Amino acid sequence: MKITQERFVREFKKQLAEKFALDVKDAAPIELYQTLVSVVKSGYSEIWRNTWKSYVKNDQKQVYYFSIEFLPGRLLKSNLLNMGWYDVVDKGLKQMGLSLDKISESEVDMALGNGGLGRLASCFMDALASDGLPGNGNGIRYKYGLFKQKFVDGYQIELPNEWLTDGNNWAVARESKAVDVLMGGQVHLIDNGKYLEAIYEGADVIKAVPYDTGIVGYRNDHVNTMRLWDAQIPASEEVKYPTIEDRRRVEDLTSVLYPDDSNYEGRILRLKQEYFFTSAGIQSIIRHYKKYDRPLNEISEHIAIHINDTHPAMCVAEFMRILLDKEHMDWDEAWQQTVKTMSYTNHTIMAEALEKWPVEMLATVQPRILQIIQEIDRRYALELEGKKDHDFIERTRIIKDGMVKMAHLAIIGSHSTNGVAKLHTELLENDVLRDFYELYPERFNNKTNGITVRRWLQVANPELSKTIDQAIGTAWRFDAKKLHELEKHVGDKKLLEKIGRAKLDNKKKLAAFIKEDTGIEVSPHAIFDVQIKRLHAYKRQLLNLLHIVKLYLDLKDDPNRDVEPRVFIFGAKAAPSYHYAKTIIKCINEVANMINNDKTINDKLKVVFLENYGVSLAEKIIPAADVGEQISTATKEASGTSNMKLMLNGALTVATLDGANIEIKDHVGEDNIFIFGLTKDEVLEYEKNHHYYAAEYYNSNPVIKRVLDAFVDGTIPNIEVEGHEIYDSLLRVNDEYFVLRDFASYVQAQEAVSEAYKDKQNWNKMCLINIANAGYFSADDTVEKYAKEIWDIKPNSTEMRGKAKDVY
Ligand code: GL4
Repeated sequence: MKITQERFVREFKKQLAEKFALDVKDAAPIELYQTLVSVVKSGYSEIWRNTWKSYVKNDQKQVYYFSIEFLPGRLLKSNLLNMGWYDVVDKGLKQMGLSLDKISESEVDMALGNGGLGRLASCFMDALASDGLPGNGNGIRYKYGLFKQKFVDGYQIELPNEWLTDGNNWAVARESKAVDVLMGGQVHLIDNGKYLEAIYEGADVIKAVPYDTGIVGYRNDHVNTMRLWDAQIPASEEVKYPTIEDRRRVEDLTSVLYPDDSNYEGRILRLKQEYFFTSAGIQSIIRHYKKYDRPLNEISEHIAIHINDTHPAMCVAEFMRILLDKEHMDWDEAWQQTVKTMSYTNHTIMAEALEKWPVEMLATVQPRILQIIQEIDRRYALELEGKKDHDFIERTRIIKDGMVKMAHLAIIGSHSTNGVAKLHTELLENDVLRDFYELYPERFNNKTNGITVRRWLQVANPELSKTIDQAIGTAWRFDAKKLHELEKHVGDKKLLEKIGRAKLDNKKKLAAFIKEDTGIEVSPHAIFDVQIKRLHAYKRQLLNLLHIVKLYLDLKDDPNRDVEPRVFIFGAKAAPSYHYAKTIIKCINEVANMINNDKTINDKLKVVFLENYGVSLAEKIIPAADVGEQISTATKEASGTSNMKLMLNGALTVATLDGANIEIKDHVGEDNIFIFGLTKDEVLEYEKNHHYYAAEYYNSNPVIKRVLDAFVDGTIPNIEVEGHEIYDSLLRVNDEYFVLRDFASYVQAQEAVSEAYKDKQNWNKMCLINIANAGYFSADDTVEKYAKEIWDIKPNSTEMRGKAKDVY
């Protein structure tokens, strides 16, 4: 449908009348929102259909991105932008006396993930479609999204996130594409003379129903699919589940998203979820493949399957299961196809996040899958016999001491293992996965993460986007690397001023939101210093807090001190079972209370902890940030992606040499970033030789002593228990993440920030250099590298980024 303002208004009114029998003036926001979604959906539905049909027609190789988390956030504005409808709809709504911004607020975030890993999957979905690449998502349609966070007396409270209450208007349920997933029971292998037949006894049959969401490419005629599976009871099995509790047992399978980012609870339900979406996805892929009578021994030339972290690692065994048991392929051929089809990304080196499952648990969830994994493991060990020593084989095999190591399964069963930033990949190769790197050097590669510039700049920050258009034209909207042309304008004082003004406008908006949300008043002229990410000890929100307490104590000593006013802004959820992280939340909230209510501080310092951090809140905070905090202990943050979003919006980064911060520094240059803290080698050295003594820093540095004492001597009120816990974690448990070791260096970096902010013109110049270099972290390019170097998939030549600009 070619859109014009007139046509849009007519269509909108028509659908509102049909759907709700209402006029514009009588409709509630949610009704307006749902009508708009339906107009937008009818705008892309034909193209959606044509896209998947063209894959079949052209026999195009497709990738399926398996991820246990997706965090798309709101889809309304990003779909409008990608369709090229944004301005027309914006104006059309205004013509009817409505506001796109307001209507958009009615959309509940699709929050089916915890943090960076899930958001990366969604940035990749957007980028795949925008690159015109044949890429599909495969995941779980959790009934409850990530919990809703509230603060009560400074403590985090978790409330259920019932995001489906009003239905999800974007997804289409496809009953006709449902598949059965078998779980539990027993399996016997019987030789029927021709092949080994797998006989399942007493297994539960679960119906997996796909819900498909169209993922609209940017200004090309391309709409991909994100498929999320829901667990239901098959009609044939209803008698087996006579009570509500019985039914719930099945439905609970896709009920909750595990609210853990880097710690995974060894819960059987989690393992069942992993098998459920893996099996449903693989079955439907192979069924679709077979529909067109292509030979299965070529399947790896037609499809690629990506294992996003280890949660879908059972893809390897499930693919084998179908090729062996259903298609009767011999082992070697099936294995060859499997390895060629699969690829795997590692997202963390945190030991507690590397999944291991007890053998008995796998036996309970799917005995046939366990058998296949055991056979893969046996053959792996056999193959290496005589080539590698015993210890090597024992260290690297999949099953060891009754535990199944999912990362080993993913590496052995795939042709590619990648890390998510240069440093991270280097650590995988030389440390965490050293043995495998020795064994399969050709399988290892780096793909530094990327973000979609459309959502994180075009949608989130129209003010800055317009300023950029005026300076360098609009080509950057199609190819983010073109942002680099901004660097030619670093001497343009008018432009620098405009960048400063756009930032100030965004800060005013955020200040108004903060006032409305928390009652706290902040000045938009203060430095907005932002740390937004999951709450985790290694991310060191605590280091940030210690610095804030230092600034406060300095001001108490001398209220007339000449300081650059700062507003410290936090957004973070802690896993409900992660006690220490929740302790830090409580302490931040109490420090915030103390400072914000202290009249003697005279607005030189404010601390704001916004509740319920998520994609939509990030879109409000990031455009208003002056400073981004990326202060994890070196080696611990695999990549980070908020670092990229913040720099893209002209925030300057305070950073350790960790994850992708290093690559950011390499692009913007040392003068345009504030680096501090231990390096990777120093951290590894401390960890190896155990000669770090945190108490020495407390005893020898009076500032550290004073700050830490404030946590236990009553200076900070209402943290009698929590203050001691923090104090002990640093001094008695010896500060696992080197907070005290990095403190002095951090303070210095922060002083440099305050100093730099005094010269606004130079500050804006640094912002410009950051914006100009953020295009290197565009997900479009990252995904293009995955497509070329890992998946071997190609775009439809006519549907590449920006090729067909006005197709809707
Ligand atoms: C993470 C990493 O912690 C984070 O650094 C990275 O940016 C992200 C996407 O690659 O993956 N790993 C896990 S686990 N959660 C993450 O957010």
